[in-house]
Amino acid sequence: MAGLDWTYGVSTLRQWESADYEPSLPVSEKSNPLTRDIDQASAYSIVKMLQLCDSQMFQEEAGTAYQDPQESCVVMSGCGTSGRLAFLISSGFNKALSQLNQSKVYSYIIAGGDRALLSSQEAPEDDPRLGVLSLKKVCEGKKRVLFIGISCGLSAPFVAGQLDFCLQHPEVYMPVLVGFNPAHQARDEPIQDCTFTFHSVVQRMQELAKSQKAFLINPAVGPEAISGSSRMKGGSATKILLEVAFSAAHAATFSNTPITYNGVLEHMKAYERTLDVTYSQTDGITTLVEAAGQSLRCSRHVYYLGWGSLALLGLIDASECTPTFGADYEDVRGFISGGYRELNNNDGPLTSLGPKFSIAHEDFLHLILPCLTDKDTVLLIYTHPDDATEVGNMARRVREKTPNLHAVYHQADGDTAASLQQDDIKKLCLSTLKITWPREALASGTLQHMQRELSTKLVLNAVSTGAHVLKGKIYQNHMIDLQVTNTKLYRRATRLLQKLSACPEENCEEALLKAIYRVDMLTVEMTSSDITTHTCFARNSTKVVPLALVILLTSWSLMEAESHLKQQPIVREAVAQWMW
Ligand code: F1P
Repeated sequence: MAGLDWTYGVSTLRQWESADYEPSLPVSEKSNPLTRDIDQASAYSIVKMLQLCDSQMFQEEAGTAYQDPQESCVVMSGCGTSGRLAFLISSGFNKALSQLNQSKVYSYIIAGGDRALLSSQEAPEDDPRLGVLSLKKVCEGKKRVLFIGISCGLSAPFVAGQLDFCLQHPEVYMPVLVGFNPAHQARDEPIQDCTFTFHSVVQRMQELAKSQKAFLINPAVGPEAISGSSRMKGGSATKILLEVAFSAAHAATFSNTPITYNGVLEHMKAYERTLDVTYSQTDGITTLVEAAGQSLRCSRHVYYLGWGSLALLGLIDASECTPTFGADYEDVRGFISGGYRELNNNDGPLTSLGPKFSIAHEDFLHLILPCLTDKDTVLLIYTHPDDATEVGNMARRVREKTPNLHAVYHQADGDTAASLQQDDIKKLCLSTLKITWPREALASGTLQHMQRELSTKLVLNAVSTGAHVLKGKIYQNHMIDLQVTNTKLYRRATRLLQKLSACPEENCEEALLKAIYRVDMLTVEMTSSDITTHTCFARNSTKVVPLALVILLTSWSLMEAESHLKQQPIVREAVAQWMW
């Protein structure tokens, strides 16, 4: 690729670590020097940039000590992606326990409840009391609880509240915090009606960690490819760390395998190889990014049709497009074979909550297939040969409507037994991305399954991120059209406006409020309301940040700015003319 050099020196890979690189921001909010020009890149270059960013997850020394959870209940809790991964991981390890005829010990909590597994519910993240209530509910009657709070940015009040509660009840709760910032970068913003901040909770935990009464697992994995998009590396690293820890605990408990430093290291290395196996398919991923990008550019859709837990990664990736890129839920949608039966979430079927909660393949066949066109991209995600027959049937149905059908599948090296079926599927697809796993690793089926999940996550994150980049939703490496639906996002939006407009903070906040309330003059009531009121209102406003930016850069009226954005829906292009 002209002008792009993939053999980045160590200095570029580590530039973000320098003390004077964006010093006021925690690692998880910094912009990654590797992706500064992602908005101008081709699909191929986007995928290569993501590969470099992901490789930063393995740059740090993993010196954390892991504890064997001997207690009766393990609870993982988080907001957004962190809560969705808590669900994925707890489901996987409960299944492993069932296979060993053991009772299930893992539970998950997600801010906003089960509906947040499939849709964006950012507001509850700001509520520490809600966090405590949901923790108490899950732990009713338990005597010992290993609580794992996940907040990639060490920032969610929902999780801070739960950790504070654990610290007050040490006789029952052992608190663990997972995140990806150094402890001193934990958020120190006051939380409404609370005496603690995330930062002060972390400090208390650090003190207790000295006597192993609390644990912090917080390696820095480098800034995200798209600034602040913790669904990417933050999510992947959460999955890796917790799975390594639980796998070691299971091996120690059920097969007397001692937990050793080398054992943990070997497991980490298996995940590192997962990145190599996945990104060795750059051409195939590029094809998918291009297809998905083209669909989004002409306002059509991308559909992930998946089988087993790989489908869950499709559901998760799709649901994140709404808050991350200001996308409509119909832009990228996931479907799972078996629907809620396969999902097996706490609250059961959520179909009554609205059309976006229809997630079964039957729903796709009834609701989507009749209107499918060749401008829509359909992606089949499966393991071969496990799901081949069903995949073949689905592929034929889709192919009747559109040739724009693609497959991503995992297969063990040399597994030719059922390749005839696969040949049939291949003939129906425009592209097939085959991810081959070495045979020897098959000895540990669970590990390989988790690797396949991570690999699927990387591919889908690349597809949805790359497609939105190609749609023009990103400026440099910032999501410019983010939703401003909680305090963290409100602060991020204000900072972004400052960076892009070079205007003072108060002007930026004023423009942001005008865009949220859709007025040229702010009333006293508006300016004196708190951030929670603003973010509640912002749930129903679209294009808030682009609008604020145009107002700041042009001093146009709100209506003028709105009509400009309507004429030029590619946000990058709508604002770029004033910015350099
Ligand atoms: C939680 C989270 C993210 C989401 C968005 C809003 O962040 O829901 O998963 O992508 O940025 O916040 P965290 O608490 O894990 O840092």
